[in-house]
Amino acid sequence: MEQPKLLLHTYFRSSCSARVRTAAHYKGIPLEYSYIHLLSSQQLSEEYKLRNPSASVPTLSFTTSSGQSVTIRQSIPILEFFEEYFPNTPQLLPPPSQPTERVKVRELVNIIASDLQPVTNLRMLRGVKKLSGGREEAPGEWAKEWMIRGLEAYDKVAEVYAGKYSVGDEVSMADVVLAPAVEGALRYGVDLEGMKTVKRVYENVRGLEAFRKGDWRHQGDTPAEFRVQDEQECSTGRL
Ligand SMILES: N[C@@H](CCC(=O)N[C@@H](CS)C(=O)NCC(=O)O)C(=O)O
Repeated sequence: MEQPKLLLHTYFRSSCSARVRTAAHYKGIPLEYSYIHLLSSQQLSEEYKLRNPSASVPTLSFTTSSGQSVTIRQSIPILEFFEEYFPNTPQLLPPPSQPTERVKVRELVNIIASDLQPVTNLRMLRGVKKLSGGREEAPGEWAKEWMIRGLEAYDKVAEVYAGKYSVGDEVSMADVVLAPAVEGALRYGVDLEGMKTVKRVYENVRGLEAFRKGDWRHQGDTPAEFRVQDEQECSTGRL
């Protein structure tokens, strides 16, 4: 099968985009990138909303060899599509023959993707600021609280499932979704000390090449100051 040219609309600090970037690197699937600057509200442009009416990233677009245009506007369906469309790449879901392992991965994925991320999203934080009467600290306080709740839930569930990684000793979709959520939480000052499993799994994945290449510090649209600052933080073990 001829590999279509895959175009990912992405933002360096978007955890949902990082899931897709990391999975693509892990599987060796080349992506081309189009950058959507969320803080400048480029996701809200009429042109972008034609592509993705949810006004969010990531969006994956490509044309199949038979000429069909395909657009996928949700990160988890993109990850599942990678599993199915590129079956000969390293798989991030246990096989259907292991339904109880497979559902563990999906359960953890959903703690982050359905419970944590939507309530800490940029649009939500903008709404929190408005509702608080414009109090500058309100969005950060909100984000931190919900990130802690989500990661603590993940920690409790993964405590039973995890080995080296979130489910056993194989890297899975759960790890791909967890790592950018942890990095977002660290930026908000969340302390991982009480979350032993999350911390251990994150420490185990963060050095893997695909996770490094997919993270917010190594993107074409990562501003230089974050890149430099974070390389220093990395070397001093702060991230
Ligand atoms: N359920 C969607 C969520 C996408 C999403 O919320 N993306 C964030 C970045 S991680 C975004 O684009 N936010 C823009 C905004 O809130 O205005 C997915 O998994 O793709």
